[in-house]
Amino acid sequence: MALVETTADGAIATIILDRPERRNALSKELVDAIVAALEGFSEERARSVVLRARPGVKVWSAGHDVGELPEGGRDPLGWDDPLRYLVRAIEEHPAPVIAMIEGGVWGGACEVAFACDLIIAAPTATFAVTPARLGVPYNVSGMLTFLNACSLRIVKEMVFTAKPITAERAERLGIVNHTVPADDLEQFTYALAGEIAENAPLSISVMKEQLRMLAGAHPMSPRRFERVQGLRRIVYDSQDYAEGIRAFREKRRPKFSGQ
Ligand code: YXS
Repeated sequence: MALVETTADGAIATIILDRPERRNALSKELVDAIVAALEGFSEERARSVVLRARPGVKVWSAGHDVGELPEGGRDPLGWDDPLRYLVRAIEEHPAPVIAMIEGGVWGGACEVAFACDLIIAAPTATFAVTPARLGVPYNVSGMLTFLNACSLRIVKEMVFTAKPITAERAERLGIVNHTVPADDLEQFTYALAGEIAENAPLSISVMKEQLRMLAGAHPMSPRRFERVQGLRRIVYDSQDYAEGIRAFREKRRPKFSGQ
């Protein structure tokens, strides 16, 4: 069964996440399908792309597919991890990618949504950044995605508590561009996508790339980078990381020891 449905209406493209049995958890297969769709729309010179789930979903995406996370001994979010190249594919796509969101957004799916250029949310949308719930050491560029979406204090609250925040609060914080009633979500989102599609695509794609480079312009010395990698290894080699993954698989609350 296809994991995404794609449609194009003139210069506006749509990618619909369609893995309901796993709440659109971002498996490698699903990520490959999204990235392939983005590449196709880039060749077709789409001028805006809407990334969405099926209408009325309770969960937009449950985040990284936990079943594909290693149980330790290997960086779970390395350069080649599917989640990482999905975020890069969105950031490097020449046209604006608009996340149209109903329902819960969990874990790495928050980074996917935040990596999109705009977020239009229904009141049912919530955002929960959950590495601490599983004992996962989120990666540096992922942390920067969050820092580019909201203030340091809000990122700390989201990553330390792993609790969902509402669409209304996310809009107040500037994470969400617009929160609109669910009945108006499609019409509002595609009207915005249409306005973008009527503007000059070269100008927009160059401004998007400039903003990506500026937003990522945080020099880190090799010494600091290696220190971060060493710190993250402590986490993904920890008993707590293995416990977090096991507890998820056994559908029970994890018991973290700090080891
Ligand atoms: O029991 P079955 O076999 O039907 O499968 C269940 C769930 O196990 C499965 N599922 C997932 N499978 C892999 N990876 C996932 N992230 C995932 N989430 C769910 O889908 C089937 C239906 O799930 P169920 O029964 O729980 O659905 P629900 O509607 O009652 O609840 C929906 C959620 C999203 C509230 C619930 O599934 C949930 O809390 N999922 C985990 C959300 C989460 O913690 N995501 C973070 C994943 S790790 C990640 O993104 C990063 C690495 S990090 O941790 O660093 O952020």
